[in-house]
Amino acid sequence: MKDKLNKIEEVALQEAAGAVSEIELQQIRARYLGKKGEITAVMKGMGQLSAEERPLVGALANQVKDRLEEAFAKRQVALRKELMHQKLATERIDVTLPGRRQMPGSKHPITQVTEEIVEIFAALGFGVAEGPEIEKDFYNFEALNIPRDHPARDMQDTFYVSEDIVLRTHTSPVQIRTMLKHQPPVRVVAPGTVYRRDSDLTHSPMFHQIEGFLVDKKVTFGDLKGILTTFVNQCFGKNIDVRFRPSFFPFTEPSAEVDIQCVICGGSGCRVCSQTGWLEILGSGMIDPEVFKSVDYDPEVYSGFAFGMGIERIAMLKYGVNDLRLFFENDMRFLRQF
Ligand code: 2NL
Repeated sequence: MKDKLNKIEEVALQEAAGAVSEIELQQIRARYLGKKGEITAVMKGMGQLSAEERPLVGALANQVKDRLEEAFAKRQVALRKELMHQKLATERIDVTLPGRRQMPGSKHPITQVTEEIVEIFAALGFGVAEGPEIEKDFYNFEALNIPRDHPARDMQDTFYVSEDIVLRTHTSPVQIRTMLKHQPPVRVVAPGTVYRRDSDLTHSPMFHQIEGFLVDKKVTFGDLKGILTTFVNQCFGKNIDVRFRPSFFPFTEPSAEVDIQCVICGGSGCRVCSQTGWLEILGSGMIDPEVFKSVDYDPEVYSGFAFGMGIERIAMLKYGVNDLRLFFENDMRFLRQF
């Protein structure tokens, strides 16, 4: 019996020393020390032994068991250490390798131009106002002195949500709301998305506008010219030529369109300016007394000017973009250039 135990110990120790993984080691351990293991079997069979032999074999079996447990534990620690060394050697990280580059996003050119324009007017003391894109007919048309039979109200030009609800066709309703909420003096710009039933090479059914107005006592057309000339010079450069050309809008009187010297040909005439040398960039005028009446401003006390421009058009001229649709296609090759 003793020889058998000693033999088992010898073989088990050899096997443990040869184990190459923890799993293998566990399997070997089970074979000797597990419930159905060889040492366990010897201990179970001790009932057969004589009373003199039993304590001796029992003591030896316990010693062998303890030595094996210790050997297995040591081998396990060694295997773990080996595995760790192996991992450290093969999975070594080269901290000098360059990182994976993030692709930084950027603001859409329309957003960039909008912010630039807002900044210019903010520096001139204007606040910024926003309002709903789905508007009451009153704010979009009625309060702006656009009569019932005006072509702008035609189903052909305006998206109607219901009989008296529209998708705003300009950001003027934001200004009407501002006037209804605040007494003069007030000066505000209103940037935003607007909608018109128009879609071709030069028109998109959704586009962007920025309008602005200033109301106070004794505001004159000279103030309009001063502010808008300053704006144009900040936006397109100090040396660019500007002209004010008489025009008509239902909500301003008198009205003027603002032209700049063609940024493409410098004024000598080209396709972009239709050989005129001039580019129209914004509409403006002294706010019509009829508009003041609808917001309950006294036209005998107050006067003011207003203006509006299409942001896509400004962006096209600033960046030399020749196709409006590029702004809405989200082609990365286009957007990455801004
Ligand atoms: C253009 C012309 C303009 C206005 C917009 C305005 C707003 C109020 C009262 C009076 Cl609440 N006027 N806005 C005035 C003149 C011209 O826009 O060509 N826009 C693209």
